[in-house]
Amino acid sequence: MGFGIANGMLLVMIMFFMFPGQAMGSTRRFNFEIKMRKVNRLCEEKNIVTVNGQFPGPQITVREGDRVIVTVINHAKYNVTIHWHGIRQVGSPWADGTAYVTQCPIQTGQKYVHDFSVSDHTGTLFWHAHITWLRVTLYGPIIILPKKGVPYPFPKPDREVPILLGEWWKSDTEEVLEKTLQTGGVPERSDAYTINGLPGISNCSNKDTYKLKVEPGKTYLLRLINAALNSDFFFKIADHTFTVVEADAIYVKQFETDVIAISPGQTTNVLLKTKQNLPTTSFLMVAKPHPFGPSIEFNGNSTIGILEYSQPTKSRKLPLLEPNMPDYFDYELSHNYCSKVRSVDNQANVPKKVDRHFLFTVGLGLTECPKNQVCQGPGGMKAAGPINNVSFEHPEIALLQAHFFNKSKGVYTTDFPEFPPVYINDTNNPLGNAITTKGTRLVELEYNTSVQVVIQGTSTLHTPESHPFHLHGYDFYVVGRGNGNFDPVKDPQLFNLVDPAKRNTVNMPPAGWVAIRFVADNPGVWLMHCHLEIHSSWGMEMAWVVKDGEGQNQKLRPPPPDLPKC
Ligand SMILES: *[C@@H]1O[C@H](CO)[C@@H](O)[C@H](O)[C@H]1NC(C)=O
Ligand SMILES: *[C@@H]1O[C@H](CO)[C@@H](O)[C@H](O)[C@H]1NC(C)=O
Ligand SMILES: *[C@@H]1O[C@H](CO)[C@@H](O)[C@H](O)[C@H]1NC(C)=O
Ligand SMILES: *[C@@H]1O[C@H](CO)[C@@H](O)[C@H](O)[C@H]1NC(C)=O
Ligand SMILES: *[C@@H]1O[C@H](CO)[C@@H](O)[C@H](O)[C@H]1NC(C)=O
Ligand SMILES: *[C@@H]1O[C@H](CO)[C@@H](O)[C@H](O)[C@H]1NC(C)=O
Ligand SMILES: *[C@@H]1O[C@H](CO)[C@@H](O)[C@H](O)[C@H]1NC(C)=O
Ligand SMILES: [Cu+2]
Repeated sequence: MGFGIANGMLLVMIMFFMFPGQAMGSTRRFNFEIKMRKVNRLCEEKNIVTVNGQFPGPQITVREGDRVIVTVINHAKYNVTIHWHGIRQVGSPWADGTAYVTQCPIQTGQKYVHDFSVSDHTGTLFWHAHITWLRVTLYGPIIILPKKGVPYPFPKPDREVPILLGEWWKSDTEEVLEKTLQTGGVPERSDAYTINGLPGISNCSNKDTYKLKVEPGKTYLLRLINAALNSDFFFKIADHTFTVVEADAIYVKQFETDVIAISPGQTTNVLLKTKQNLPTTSFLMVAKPHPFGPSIEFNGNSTIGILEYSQPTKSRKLPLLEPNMPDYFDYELSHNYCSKVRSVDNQANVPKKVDRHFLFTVGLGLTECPKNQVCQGPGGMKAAGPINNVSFEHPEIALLQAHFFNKSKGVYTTDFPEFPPVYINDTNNPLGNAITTKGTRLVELEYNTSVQVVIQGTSTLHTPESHPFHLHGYDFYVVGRGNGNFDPVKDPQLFNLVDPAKRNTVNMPPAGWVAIRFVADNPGVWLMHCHLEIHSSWGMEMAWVVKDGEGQNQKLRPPPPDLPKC
């Protein structure tokens, strides 16, 4: 009998070690088939890469605490990886889907099973391709409902609606990227921005416009996702206001606003209360691009949708009310908006003590033009995206594999600079030396290290910019944010250690700074990068190697047998 109990305990222990954090909740399975499909946008037919022929891609709906198993099968001619943006992947770094960081790409005809659990998040995240520019059409919502029986911290909405903001090119974006990297210049502009895959403005047919049909006196939960490659947005609906309840799948202190500022990689849930009485107009919803720098060339078209109240008679064609949109360059507005996003809890678990401090300068850089080539970047050189003067180059095999199998030699080094190599006045450096180095240099962190990173935007080459930085494997606390140069003496005194927002993506004002903190308690290799696709393509990326801890569930587990090979 004693033997039996011991056996049972052994089984429980084995199960615990095999699936830490995956004990409760249901298992949800999804199949993602990567395949081509023709769609019609801006009066033209285009063959695009999709998941299951859907665009935007299928919605993954789970509950907090669930185990999620997604099988990705690649029938397209491109190498693909799928990243579950914002999912922490605690104990499952092999499922993060970051090309050449956590895995080699899923090649044509191959399949890969992603097995992970969803914890500490309720709200909206999204999945997207994490290789080249394929995420332009490979993206879709991840909806995380509360655990069974747990209510929302607000009255249950009558309906929930995902609103995915995207970006559309008439041309083939893989070719746009290839040409951009080859010539070292800036990419051609997109032709339109989109709401749920639709550009809104077009002469062809009104099928190009997203329509949200509502009823009076109801509450709708809008799940906003900025999946655009290279643009921040201001989002508004004429004559309506929102209550912001969540950001990056974590509840926030609720606040009212008539405009939402959202950067690539960010998600937010807002409540929309419709009018009590049936109105005599319809209402335009507008996502207006908000360029990441005042000197950035961008596609200035807004994307529109229509909020339409169900009418008792079909025949009435109602006039359309337009919202007053902020100026393209209203950085004050986005700064104030970002500062309003706060943790629900006034005793947020933000690290009070910092073990390791980092200052990362980020901005436009240059690399030499190869001989016998004409380059189209500034000064006839090639554009680059340095962090502390290093532009990231992805290796030939995945960094996580190299780390796990002790084969980092020749793949990466762990000497990524903790501070910029020379002091430059980062907000006043128009002609500063913009030549940058290239490399695959990482920072190694002991398990449980408490980390602070100040990310300082620069204005090298007259381009003050705002970079939405995204961290894989972690949420971080946004403890400070400001214009100009970070002051290491004065600014930390004003840090918010009471109720800072906890999120996975945050930007800084153009040529300003943002300070974040996190505790490195998730072993693996985790990319941190600008979520503007053009910047990450130029190398505005780095990675953290978080070492194993002492405990049994603080160690990396071996890769799954079907992990794609290079
Ligand atoms: C739509 O039509 C107008 C007027 O005919 C034209 O000027 C405009 O370029 C067209 N826009 C698109 C996106 O085709
Ligand atoms: C968007 O703007 C570009 C110019 O930047 C223009 O060529 C294009 O036709 C516009 N698209 C629409 C849908 O109006
Ligand atoms: C890598 O090295 C560590 C420390 O020397 C060792 O414990 C571990 O077993 C090695 N891993 C592999 C896969 O060889
Ligand atoms: C950096 O340049 C700005 C703008 O010219 C100036 O206000 C500031 O004092 C400079 N800071 C330092 C540390 O030199
Ligand atoms: C960056 O590195 C390049 C190449 O080594 C060097 O020429 C340049 O001075 C460095 N720039 C800064 C700001 O450290
Ligand atoms: C992590 O470090 C903190 C102190 O900074 C300590 O209280 C905690 O026990 C550590 N946790 C683990 C799992 O080592
Ligand atoms: C796809 O990935 C494999 C493995 O990394 C690589 O050898 C191959 O060149 C890639 N193909 C393309 C078209 O990039
Ligand atoms: Cu950037």
